[in-house]
Amino acid sequence: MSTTDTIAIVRRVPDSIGSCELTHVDRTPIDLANAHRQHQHYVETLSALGCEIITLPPLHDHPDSVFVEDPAFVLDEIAFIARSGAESRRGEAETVADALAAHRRCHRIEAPACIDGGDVLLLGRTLYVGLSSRTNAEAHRQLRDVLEPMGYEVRSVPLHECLHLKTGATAIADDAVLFNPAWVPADVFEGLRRVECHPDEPFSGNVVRVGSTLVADSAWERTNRRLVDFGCDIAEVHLGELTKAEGSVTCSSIVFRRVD
Ligand code: CIR
Repeated sequence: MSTTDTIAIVRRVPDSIGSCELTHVDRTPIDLANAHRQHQHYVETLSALGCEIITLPPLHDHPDSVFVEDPAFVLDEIAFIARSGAESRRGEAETVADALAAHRRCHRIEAPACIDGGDVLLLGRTLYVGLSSRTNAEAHRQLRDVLEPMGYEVRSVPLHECLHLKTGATAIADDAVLFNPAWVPADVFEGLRRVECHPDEPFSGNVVRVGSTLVADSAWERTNRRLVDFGCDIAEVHLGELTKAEGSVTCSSIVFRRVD
């Protein structure tokens, strides 16, 4: 795939990010100006890798709205508009849905289901979906109803110590995964090539694939070295301020293939 065929949806950091949801990390002050600089560099990196950037309008009343990965997720054939397990985040979805409508048929996840895009990991034709504080079994059922007739397998992955599945595991190729075995058991990914996060860098299992390049946070030197040794090309960014909001590199964009 040429990266000119790739679209990235992003949204700027809201002024209210200091009031973000936090589940597994303690609240520490976020430097808004630094957060903007780091986010800008992240967007420039996606653009330099060939992504067409779609920037959504800012939502200052939604402290977590920079994390556009959660309100929707996109496959080649269809996009899903999520219903977050965090009530405070449900108002983020509409503008994401508006942007996606030009590119995909959109299917809405309906109550009582709830799901965040951060819990959805696609590898080949298998969709691994976290069962987390944000994503419930009813959402898994609705996904199976839509996706199994299209030839996808939907696999449930119970989670305990991390916010989303992709906090602890992301794709590094169609048949390879980077993961933290302390949070996501290795047998979930049986049959795939696997790279484990360095044990001292538990949050390092999160990279964004753009074409054949992985966008990775420079904070995770030891895991990034493992990726390079595995043969991956890496583009480094640093999102330290968004890490304080329990975000990581995948959360701040929706990267998908242009099919129109
Ligand atoms: C939240 O708790 O929803 C945000 N503070 C962090 C969301 C990060 N999103 C992601 O991992 N996909």
